[in-house]
Amino acid sequence: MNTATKLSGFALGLAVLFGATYGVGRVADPVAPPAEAPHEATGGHGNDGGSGHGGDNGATAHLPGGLLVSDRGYTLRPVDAPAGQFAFQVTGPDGRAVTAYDVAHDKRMHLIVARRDLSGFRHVHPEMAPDGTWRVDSPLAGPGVWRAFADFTPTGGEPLTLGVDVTVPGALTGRPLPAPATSTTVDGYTVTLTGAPQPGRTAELTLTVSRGGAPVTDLEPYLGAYGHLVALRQGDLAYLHVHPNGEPGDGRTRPGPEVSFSAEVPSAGAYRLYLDFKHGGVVRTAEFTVVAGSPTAPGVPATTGAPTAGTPAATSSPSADAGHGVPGHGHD
Ligand SMILES: [Cu+2]
Repeated sequence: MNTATKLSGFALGLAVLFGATYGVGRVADPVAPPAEAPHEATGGHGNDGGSGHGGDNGATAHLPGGLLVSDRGYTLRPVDAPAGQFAFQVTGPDGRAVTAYDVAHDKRMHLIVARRDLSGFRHVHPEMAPDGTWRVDSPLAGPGVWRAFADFTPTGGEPLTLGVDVTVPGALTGRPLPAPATSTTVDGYTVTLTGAPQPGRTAELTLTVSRGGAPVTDLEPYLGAYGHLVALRQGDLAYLHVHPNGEPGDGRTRPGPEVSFSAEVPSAGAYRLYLDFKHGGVVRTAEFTVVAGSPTAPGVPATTGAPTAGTPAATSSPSADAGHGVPGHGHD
């Protein structure tokens, strides 16, 4: 295994990703459980109910969602749009724009965007024209290289998340990933996180919403849930869309203050979590940086979650870790 392929598993950055998108999946395999059953092995990044909304199951079970611009015959294609608008099509196996989509979580199309540095997250819902062109007021809020994720289910097909890079010209400002934290605030709401994601196995993450020191117990359903959680992996923006345990109206799920999720991440390393929740008629997003894997060696997955014998990455000489420890490798 060459150095570039090994490094890609450590979420080092863009230069590696662009050269080795497929390599990410292959490297991740020894970390995640072997895909003995493609529809079960890694398809359930929190989708205990089997909704498969994340597009991370099926034929590409090995690969987290959002890394591919084209998968299973479907391709995400941005199209020219007036200033201030973002537009795209999804073409199908026949090469034509897809016009038939299943509704998932109240919508036929979920468009998530984030800058490559994990800032600027937005989750919006475009409208489709009869020709299959989706349009939305542009969520790309400033210069940078953005990743746009289209999360959808073509009628008759599997759930998919395709991703494409979109550059907004202008002066770039580097934004370091915020430090890991278990509490954050947004618009006067405090959201705390308990639990930590683990590579290759399911972990419960609970987000608790309060305002002014008082628990919020009247969260409003948003897209059929009290919360939507998206996780993006630092370095390649591998995409995980996780739905909460339970849903409004099921007789056991309360509208806050806690929203819990079962999530599984594909590798150790840093992730940015984005929780969308609705209260007072407004959807807000609470963001967290979390590190999956060994707390003593964040971002160095070789020693965690990789019991699989004889994987090339794991059998690298101990000095390999030192070699990875170049300045800027870490995220803390
Ligand atoms: Cu959505």
